[in-house]
Amino acid sequence: MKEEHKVNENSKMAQLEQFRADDKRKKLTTNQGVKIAEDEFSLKAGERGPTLMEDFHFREKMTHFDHERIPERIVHARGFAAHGEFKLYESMKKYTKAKFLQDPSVKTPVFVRFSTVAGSKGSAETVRDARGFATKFYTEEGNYDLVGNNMPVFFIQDAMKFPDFVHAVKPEPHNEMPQAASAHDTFWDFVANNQESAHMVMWAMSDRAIPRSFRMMEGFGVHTFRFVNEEGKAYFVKFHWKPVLGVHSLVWDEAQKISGKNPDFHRQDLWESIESGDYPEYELGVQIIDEEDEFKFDFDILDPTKLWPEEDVPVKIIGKMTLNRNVDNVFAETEQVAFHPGHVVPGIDFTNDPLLQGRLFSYTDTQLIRLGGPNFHELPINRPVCPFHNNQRDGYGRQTINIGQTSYQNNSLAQNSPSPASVEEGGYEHYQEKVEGRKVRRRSKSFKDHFSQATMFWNSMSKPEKQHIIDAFSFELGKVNNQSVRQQVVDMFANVSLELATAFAEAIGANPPKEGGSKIMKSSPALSQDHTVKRPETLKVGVIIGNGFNTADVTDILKSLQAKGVYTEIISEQLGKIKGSDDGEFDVNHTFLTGESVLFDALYVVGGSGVSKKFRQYASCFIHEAYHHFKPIGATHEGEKWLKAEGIKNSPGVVIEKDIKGFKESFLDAISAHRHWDRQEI
Ligand code: HDD
Repeated sequence: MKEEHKVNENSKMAQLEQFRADDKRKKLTTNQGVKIAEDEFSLKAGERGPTLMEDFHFREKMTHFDHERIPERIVHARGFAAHGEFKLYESMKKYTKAKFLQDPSVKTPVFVRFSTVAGSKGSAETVRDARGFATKFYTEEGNYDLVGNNMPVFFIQDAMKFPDFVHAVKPEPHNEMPQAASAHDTFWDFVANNQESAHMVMWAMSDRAIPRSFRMMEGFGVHTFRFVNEEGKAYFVKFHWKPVLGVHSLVWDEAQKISGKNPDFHRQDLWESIESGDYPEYELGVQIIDEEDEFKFDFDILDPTKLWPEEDVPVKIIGKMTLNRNVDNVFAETEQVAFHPGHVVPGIDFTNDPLLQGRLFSYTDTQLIRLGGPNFHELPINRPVCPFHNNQRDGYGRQTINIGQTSYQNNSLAQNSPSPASVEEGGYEHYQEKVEGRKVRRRSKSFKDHFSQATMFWNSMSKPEKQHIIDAFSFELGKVNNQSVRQQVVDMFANVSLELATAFAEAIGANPPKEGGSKIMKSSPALSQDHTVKRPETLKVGVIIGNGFNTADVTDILKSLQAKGVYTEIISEQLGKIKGSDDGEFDVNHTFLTGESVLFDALYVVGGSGVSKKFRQYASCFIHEAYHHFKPIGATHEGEKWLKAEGIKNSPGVVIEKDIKGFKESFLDAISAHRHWDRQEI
């Protein structure tokens, strides 16, 4: 008989509640519970005398402090997480017996950690990098972790090379520079000498590497996994997360400036959207290939540098995840959470992708050093919401008090419990794939084509997206000192596209490629962000406004934007209130010093009859920057004259209309479009 452990969306919160501690209005104590009378001065022999060893409070406070830090993650150190729930749209019974994918009425609690890859724990968030997108599903059959990225492929094909790849992308060892950046010699030397990286490098040089928000990026399980159904039939499956708000990016100049102005840009965005009830949502999609069709593709479906074009293998949307609660404590939850691609539940299984297989070793290994021993599964954030029983015992920090005499199999003293479960009882059985072969250190010939899908990615890009990729290569290689490495990269990417390689060769003073080019004509429209969902909700409009504004008009405009879910924030010369006609007033959210054009998705320039010359100059800087970052700019009243003076009034995405109703509609359209790429240089 299968034991049932009902799980609902509140199961994890109920469990965590037992561990939460609220110190408010409590008396200060030591960790032993002894009340403390004095917490500012150490115990001394005389006011100016030596400190005494017997000061147990000082010793405990200092020792704990001295041990507060744990090793940061070797990769994905900089991350931010939130709680939420996952709800299925339709039963996936046909493909998998995974319990959380059977019943659309069940909500499964989840914990999701987003991250950059290369940077250290304190690095900026808007750097050019892949983003981690790791989801822990707390299911009634145990934890299932989908440990993915926001890009569907990876730099290497075999986990054996992961330490090499990471050494190359991390800051260089002799001087520890640059931080959180791939724009340096060792990364590009690795790329040119490990050409399996070509496809992923195209993604890393694209706009996908500088997401506007964690809420506006896709997630991919990357590897091909297996679904196995109740009858034991298996299917190949790839997992996708599709953000309801669409996939949107920053522009590179903007991303770099944000790194300085607000290094916490992405976590703040996630935190604030959850706090204000605009919960991030992602639909879960699966691509499924029948086992019989394993060899029907012009690439190997086990190769993690290949994606399955969505036009060839459609993404079936099967459910939605909503992130609806911020963490209470970043260390306890976000830092201590331990993901592992090997955390699977019955109905989900692995394939022979050599990158995946290596990951199955690495993740437990890393937690042992990072979390200090084998009991990290007992940390509140990592505990499954279903019971767990086995004969594992002891180790640093063990919390469970296992009762009874036996901790071995087989035993008679405890009737052989805990006893293995049969498949019918929910016991995990590995898919019985038939394998045979010689032990060899080799790579399959079917993994050898490194360029076709890189070219397909290039072919799929819109004109502005292609230009961004050329600019990114030009920037990154422009930071590479070694001329030979620069040339090697040009020659390598000539295999992807001559147009691309020639364009960035010029920018970096390398020789244009003499040979190369690709015969691949295929493109996959789903890869272009040009075709993504475009919506105005939660986009942030900076309103540049000072004393003497027209209260009725501006209030009307702001209200209509807010009604469509757009955030409006007032930027002015100083904090406090600004005054408009008819005793109208607004609270100022940012000054020109604390707000910055790069921190907003759009600008609404109002001005005011009473603003200073300095105000006007600040506004001009904001307008110019927003314009060059292709952002929507609307203007009314004094603002209208200012835009005219800047010479941009007739540009795409610049909205100036006398009629307020017309302005509201046109400005909302411009905001919904996100960026207006077809602007002229001014
Ligand atoms: Fe990894 C962390 C995603 C390949 C070894 N990885 C880590 C995280 C994500 C990924 C999202 C952060 C999890 C969190 O937020 O705590 N990794 C990927 C993806 C890969 C990938 C999508 C390719 C498809 N990783 C990969 C390989 C290896 C590792 C090939 C080693 C063989 N990854 C690790 C790690 C980390 C990690 C060293 C560091 C911290 C951690 O595991 O918990 O074990």
